[in-house]
Amino acid sequence: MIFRLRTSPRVLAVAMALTLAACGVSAQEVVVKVGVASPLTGSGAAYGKDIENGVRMAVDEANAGHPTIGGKPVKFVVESQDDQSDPRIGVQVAQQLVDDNVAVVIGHFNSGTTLPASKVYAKAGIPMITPAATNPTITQAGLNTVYRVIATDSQNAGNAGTYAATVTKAKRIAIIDDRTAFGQGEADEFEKAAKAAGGAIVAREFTNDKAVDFSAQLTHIKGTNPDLVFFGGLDAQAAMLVKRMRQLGMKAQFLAGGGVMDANFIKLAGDAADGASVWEYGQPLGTLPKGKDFEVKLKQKYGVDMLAYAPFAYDATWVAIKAMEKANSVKPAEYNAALKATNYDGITGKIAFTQTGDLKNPSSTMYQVKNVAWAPVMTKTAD
Ligand code: ABU
Repeated sequence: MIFRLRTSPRVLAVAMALTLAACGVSAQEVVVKVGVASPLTGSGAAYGKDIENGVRMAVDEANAGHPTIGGKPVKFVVESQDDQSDPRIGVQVAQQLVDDNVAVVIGHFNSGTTLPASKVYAKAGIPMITPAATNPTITQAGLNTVYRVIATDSQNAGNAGTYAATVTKAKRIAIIDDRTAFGQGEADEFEKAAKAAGGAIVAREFTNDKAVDFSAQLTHIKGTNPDLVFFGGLDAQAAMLVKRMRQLGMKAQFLAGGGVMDANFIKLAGDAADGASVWEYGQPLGTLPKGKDFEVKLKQKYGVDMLAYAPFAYDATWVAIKAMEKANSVKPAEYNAALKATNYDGITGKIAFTQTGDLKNPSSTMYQVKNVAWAPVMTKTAD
C-alpha cells in the first residue's frame, strides 16, 4: 500500500525557513560562498590554517555588519578545501569550489598548487586572490581573474640577492633550494639579482620539499668555502638546514626568503637560529596602523599565534567583498571589473592592482634573529 503525503506550499515554506534558520541563514538572505584553498594537512598545514583564519575573521566581520548587495541581505559563508600542498589535489579542490559556485577563492598557499588551480578558476571566470603564493609566473599567464595581495619572489628574493651581494659584501655565495615552484623560483630570482649586483655564485644545490637530511649538499657547499648560504624553501627545512650547517662547522651567513620568518623556525633551529636573516613579504605588522590590533584579535579568536599570511588572507577577503559591494553584485562576471579597480587600505598596507593582478606597490622586509626573536632590519617598497 502506498501512502501519499500531501504537503501544502505554506508548510513547505515554513519547513524551508526552519532549515535555513538552523543554518544561521534567514529566508531572504542571499548566501555567498567564499572559497578558501590551502594545505590543512601535511607539512604546510600551519600556513593553511593561518590563511583560513584570516578569511574567517574577515567574513565574520563582514556578516556582523549585515551587508546588503543588489538590494538583498547577504550572508558570506566560508567553504574551505584542503589542497594538501599537492598540485594534483589542488586542481581537484579547485574544480570542487567551482562546482559549488563559490563567488571568489582566497588561495592557494603553495605556488605549485596555485599555478594549475588558477587555470581552473579562470576557465570558470571566478576570481582567485592568492595571499601567499609568490612565484612571479602566477600572474604572467594572461588570466583575467587572477590576483595577488603579496609581493612576488622577483621582488622579495630579488631584494635578498641584491642585499647579499651589496650590503653583506659576501664574495662567495652558495644557493640551495627545495625544487618546488616556490623554492626553485625564489632561488632563481635570488641568483639573478645577486649576480646583477656583482655577487659570485660558487655553488647551486637542490633537495626536495620532504627531505630532512642535507648533509650531501652541505658537504659539497662547504667545499666551495662560501661566506653566505641562501635557501629557497620553507621554515622547517630552513631550520634543519641552518642547524646542520652549524653542526658541520660552517660559519657562513644564513639567508632565506619568504615563508621562514616565524616561531617555528626559531624553535626548530634552536641556537643555530641566532643571526639567521630572511626576506619576508610585506611591512612589519607592528609598524602598520591596524597591524598589532589584528594580531591580538586573531589570537583571541583562534587561540593560536599568527603566522605571516593571515593578514594577507584577511585583506584579500575584504578586497573581494568590497568589490562585490561596489559592483552591487556577487556575480564574478559583474564584480571582476571592480576588483581590478581596487583601492583599499588593508591591514598589510595599500592594495591596488597592476594590469596583471599584482600589487602596484609591494613591500618586503628583511628580518634577523636576535635574542631568540625576529627583528625587522630594513623594508623596501616598490614605487
Ligand atoms: N610564498 C611563500 C611560500 C608559498 C609559495 O609561494 O609556495
